[in-house]
Amino acid sequence: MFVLIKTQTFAFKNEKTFVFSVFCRCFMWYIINEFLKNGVSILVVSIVMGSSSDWPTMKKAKDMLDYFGIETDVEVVSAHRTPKNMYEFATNAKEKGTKVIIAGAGGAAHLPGMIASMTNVPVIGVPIQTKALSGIDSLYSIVQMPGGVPVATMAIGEAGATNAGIYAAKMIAIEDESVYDKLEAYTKSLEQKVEDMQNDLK
Ligand code: AIR
Repeated sequence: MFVLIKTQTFAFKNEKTFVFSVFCRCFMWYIINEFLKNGVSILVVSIVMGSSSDWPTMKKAKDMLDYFGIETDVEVVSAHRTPKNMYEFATNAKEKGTKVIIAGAGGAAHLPGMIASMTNVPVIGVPIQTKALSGIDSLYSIVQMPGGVPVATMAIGEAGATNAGIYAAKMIAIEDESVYDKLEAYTKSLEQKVEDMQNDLK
C-alpha cells in the first residue's frame, strides 16, 4: 500500500500497518504536546512569596525540601501588587502538577488564604516577621481563615519556613517511601543533636 503525504511517499505492507503507524504517530504527537504544555520535570512543591524581601526566610523551606530531594519551584507573587498573577498561579497549580503550596507573606498577608480560596491543592502558610509588629500581623492574617478555607499556618519567621518545608515533605511522604525514609533519618539526627548537647554539659 502506498500513501502520498505532501511530497513524500510512504510504503506500508498492508492497511493494518498503515493504521498502526498513524496511531503511533498520533500518540507520539500527543505525548510531545503534553510535555511541551506541562514541562518535562514533575513539579511537586511550589514555594511562593509576596516579595523578594521574604526570600531569606522562605529559603529555609527550600533548603529542607532540597535536603529531602523534593522538586520545587519558587515564585514571587503578591496578593495586592499582582493579584492577576496570583489568580493564574492558584488556578494553574493543580494542572502544573503541584502537590503542596508553601506561601509566605508579611504584614497584611493575604497571599496564602487567597491562594487557598482558589485551589484545592493544600496550602501551608508562613507568616513573615515584620519590623512594625514582629510578624503578629502576618500570623493573624494567615491563621484566622474562615471555616471552609484552610491554611496550615506555621510559626512566625525562619522556624516556620523550616517547618513548612518539613511538613510539605511529610505530605509528599504519604505516597513516597524514599522521602519517608529520609524523614526518619532527619528525626534521628535531631535526637543525636540533643544527645550531643547533653554530652557537652558533662
Ligand atoms: N506583601 C506583598 N504584597 C502583599 C503583601 N502583604 C508583603 C510581602 C512582604 C511585605 O509585604 O510578603 O513581607 C513587604 O514587602 P516589600 O516588597 O515592601 O519588602
